[in-house]
Amino acid sequence: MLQYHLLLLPLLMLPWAGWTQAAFVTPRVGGPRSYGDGRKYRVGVPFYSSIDEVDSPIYTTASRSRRRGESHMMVFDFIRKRAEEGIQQVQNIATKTAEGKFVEALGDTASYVKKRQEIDAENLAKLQEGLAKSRQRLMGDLDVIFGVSEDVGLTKTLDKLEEVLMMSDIGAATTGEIIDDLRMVAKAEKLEPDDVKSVLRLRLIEALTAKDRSMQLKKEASAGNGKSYPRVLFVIGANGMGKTTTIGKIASRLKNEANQSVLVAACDTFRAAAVDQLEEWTVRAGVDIHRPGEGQTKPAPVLEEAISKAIEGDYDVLIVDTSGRLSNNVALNEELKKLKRTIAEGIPGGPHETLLVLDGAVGRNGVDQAKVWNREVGITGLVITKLDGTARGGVVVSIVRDVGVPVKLIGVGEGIDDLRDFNPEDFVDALLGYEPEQVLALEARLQDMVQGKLIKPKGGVIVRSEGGGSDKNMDADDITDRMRRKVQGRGGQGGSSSQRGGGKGGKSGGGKKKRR
Ligand SMILES: Nc1nc2c(ncn2[C@@H]2O[C@H](COP(=O)(O)OP(=O)(O)OP(=O)(O)O)[C@@H](O)[C@H]2O)c(=O)[nH]1
Ligand SMILES: [Mg+2]
Repeated sequence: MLQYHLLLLPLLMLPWAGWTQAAFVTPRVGGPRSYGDGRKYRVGVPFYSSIDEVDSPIYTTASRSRRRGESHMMVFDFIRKRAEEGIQQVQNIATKTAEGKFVEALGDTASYVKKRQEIDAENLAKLQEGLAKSRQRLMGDLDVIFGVSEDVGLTKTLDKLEEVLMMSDIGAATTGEIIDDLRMVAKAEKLEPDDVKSVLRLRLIEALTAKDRSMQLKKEASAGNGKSYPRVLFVIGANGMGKTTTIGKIASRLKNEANQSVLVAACDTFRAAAVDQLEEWTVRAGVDIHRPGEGQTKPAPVLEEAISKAIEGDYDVLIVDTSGRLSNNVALNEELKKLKRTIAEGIPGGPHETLLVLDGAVGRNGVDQAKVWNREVGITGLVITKLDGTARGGVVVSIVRDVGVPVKLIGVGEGIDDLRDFNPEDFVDALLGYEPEQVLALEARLQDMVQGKLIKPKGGVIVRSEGGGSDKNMDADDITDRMRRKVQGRGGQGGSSSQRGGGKGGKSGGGKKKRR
């Protein structure tokens, strides 16, 4: 009997494999679909989980992870806590099974899985809530078009669609692609609202998925002297974009989700209240701060001291806050370059991430700012803040596409927990207001278009007949069943907020902000 239970262990480990996988980048394969000819196929959009995959894309059904109730890919590359939780669960099962309490172990596992699913569902709900204004604007306009399209004909419908997409800030390149696709689709058959929705979804996810979004923050010994140095996160951006707030949120996640020791360098020596504001956040996050000394008004010496302290104190991560500035201020950009050099001189390979923080409400101006900073200072990722209050969420698509830098994190509120890993499919579905059942139907529709060679997902399409992989025993009914359970699971998310832990940050930082 015991041996029989132990045989089941690998099966029970699958859910955690999903979570820990997040940290170790695993190829993702979409669920199969049945067709009239009796065969099953897999098809979908490219989902690059790491830069290594970009040359050999794995295609997946876009909403696969959500349908299976798996956690979404995490941006941080070493979410140790989740991995540890998984290991603890496995140990718990092994111990209880050996004690003959197999059923109890199963119960523990089920409640753990449920808790993680609730947290994921809550994250998704928050994103959907945050993007409500953007969604109402875009989808409201699309519905109006379809309400009158019968009367005006295809050309006018496409013209109007183009106008709406341009107005939604997703940018000319993506809009052009979508309209071209729809022209192809409409040539063969009538343009249905679901055609538009499927194509829109595909192209938006593609535009947002093309770059690696992981953050390489794992502390490693330097090749040269074997000594280990902290990883450095350098945070820049214009005034009031949300840099300091984002640093507080990141510090909290690194500390609480990944067990990292964090030192924050208060290098905004320009604004009087900036250091105190940052300190409030470090207290909330439970991490350390290095403050400028009395009379220190230049950021570089403060940074040098912080670097020494971070090395001596053996911190895992050093996060550098900087003062807000306009992207066209040459002198202040020189200051940023100097800070970056200071980091590079003090810490091998640093800064490991240079994050530009942009307020989602700035719309297309954000693209121009990001381009300048990418050229002048060099950025590795974007954080888009305040997506909870803007109708311009679509701008994220044009920023990624035009600047060529991935969005890694998004801010969806002022609280310490309101920083999310950026997940393209969640973002697009929240932006377009698609529910899981609808996504399934739209993916099937898209598949038909791909099969009919009306649409070509970027990088080519892999359509494999069923022959292996973890889904080989799943058919359309299984998928529907999973969906139903997933949707039902969402209904019960109300009480889960306490499980997120951590209090709300609230508004912080006093002092009137000066624009430089
Ligand atoms: N609603 C919402 N507000 C946010 C978000 N991120 C930041 N804020 C708010 O934006 C305001 C400015 O945030 P800060 O973190 O001070 O911005 P900053 O870039 O550090 O500003 P400077 O230091 O002056 O350049 C604060 O009131 C924050 O609470 C977000 O994701 N959502
Ligand atoms: Mg600040």
